[in-house]
Amino acid sequence: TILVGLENFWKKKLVSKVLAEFARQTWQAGNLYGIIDLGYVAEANLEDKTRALLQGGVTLLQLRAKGYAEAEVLAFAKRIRTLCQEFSVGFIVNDFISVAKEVGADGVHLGQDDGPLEEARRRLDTRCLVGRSTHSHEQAREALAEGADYIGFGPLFPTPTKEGRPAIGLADVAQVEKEVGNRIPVFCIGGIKQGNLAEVKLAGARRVVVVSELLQAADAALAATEIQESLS
Ligand code: TZP
Ligand code: MG
Repeated sequence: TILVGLENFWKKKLVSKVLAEFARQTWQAGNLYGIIDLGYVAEANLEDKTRALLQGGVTLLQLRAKGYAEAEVLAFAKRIRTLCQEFSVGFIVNDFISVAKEVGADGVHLGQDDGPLEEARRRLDTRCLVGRSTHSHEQAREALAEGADYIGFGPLFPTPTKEGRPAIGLADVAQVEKEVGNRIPVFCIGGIKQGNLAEVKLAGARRVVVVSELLQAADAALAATEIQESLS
């Protein structure tokens, strides 16, 4: 019986590993990354907005709560985590590796000044995604070399969501998609709306992050579905 127990143990471990890898590939293949940004979402509406984005068909969902203390971000993360699981959508925590670890998130997102990706890799489960924000072609290349699972690339257009960060325009999108995007997903970000999506796609983008347009829409689920469909 000890041997049978041991065999079952390894079988279960193998099955969960295969499932985790499958989930990871599904999330990486997705094309619309939504962000629950506390700059736009009132704390009381956290669950409702999250559900709307999930119902609308976002393929990854990030919690971004700038200016909040770690304990507060942890509390928000706990409220969102299970909803994402219900929809089998990858849940990513912005900035806080410790929060991602504690809630069992599917990954963490780090900016240029948030330290080496290797640290996140070391502290989180192997199934976790580690994403990086990039603002130039060079940073995109570096993030790939550093082992990012995906990158954000932008802001393409000026955006109030990330004030003070200059827009980089559309000129480098095609090249970054080719050089980096054929290896890991590149999510274009920054000022992307239904109104400029055609232009963004024409520039070569395959995947996008949309924040304010979704969170300020009268019907966030519908807006997400429309963007998702026009990307597919
Ligand atoms: N990083 C680069 S631009 C940006 C972030 C987090 C904000 C994008 O938000 P929006 O509202 O979709 O322009
Ligand atoms: Mg950051």
